[in-house]
Amino acid sequence: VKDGWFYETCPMWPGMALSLEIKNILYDEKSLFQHIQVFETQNHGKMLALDGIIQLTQFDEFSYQEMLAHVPLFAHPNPETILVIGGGDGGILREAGRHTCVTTMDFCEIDDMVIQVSKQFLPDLACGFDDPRVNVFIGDGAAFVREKTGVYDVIIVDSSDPIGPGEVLFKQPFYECLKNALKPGGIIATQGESIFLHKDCVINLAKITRDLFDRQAYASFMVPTYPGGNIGICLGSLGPDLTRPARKIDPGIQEQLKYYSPEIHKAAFVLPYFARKMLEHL
Ligand code: AAT
Repeated sequence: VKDGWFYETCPMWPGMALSLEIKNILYDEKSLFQHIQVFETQNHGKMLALDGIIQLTQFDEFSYQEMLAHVPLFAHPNPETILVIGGGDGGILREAGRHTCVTTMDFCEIDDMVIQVSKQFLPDLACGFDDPRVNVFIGDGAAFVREKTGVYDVIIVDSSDPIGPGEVLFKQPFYECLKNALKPGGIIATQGESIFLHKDCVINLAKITRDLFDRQAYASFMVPTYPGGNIGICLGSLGPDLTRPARKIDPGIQEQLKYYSPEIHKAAFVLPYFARKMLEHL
């Protein structure tokens, strides 16, 4: 923070930084794993940053949480048991909880302090934890999933970037464990970085999932306060077509959403030409 502005600098996007004007610093402490900050911004509501990287703002968090949760969940014909790794804010749980077919939501976050801070400062996301279907586990998501075989219909990995505790969640062995933890016909969806800024990372995730899963796909969409204003989801499936919803969306649920719709589900897989070529010839 300099002269009342937060600058998001990182070697993953050298030479550029998103800046947000800050009104107040609400929380600023180091946990065992990372530096946790919550800011009140001038125009984008509250913002959660981990090690100086924006995890969400109230201004546009709906876009990321809705897409990362609803694309894999609607691609599955009947998701009952699901696992969420990361996402200590609770936003993915909030969205996943809208699916009445879901009976169990296991949740594994490495840093309990992110959960506690979110409950204190971000109740409109942390409300996800109030759902009685949620079972919270504190620990490394990679270690958690290693012990699971054939239990989940959908696994969602809401990970921070591959610098810091999230690094293991971008590696091949973790994806093998994710596959092993799925039921037949299961689906995984992981935070897939940006086709503009993180080409090597996107290509690597696409290769890993292509080699392991029956179907693989990459969806891209807008989050204005993420680097480059864009982020993606890397998906793998043991059956269902990922690129279209397998179920109708209840009109009451659609009305509660701001970004996801059956149309944007399909559209998110239509990639800019350079990205299509980049992921076609792996
Ligand atoms: N919902 C959007 C916010 C996030 S948070 C990412 C979460 O992943 C953090 O709470 C972090 O503590 C957790 N995490 C990191 N590594 C692990 C791990 N190994 N096991 C379990 N949880 C982990 C995502 C922001 C995306 C930002 C894009 N630039």
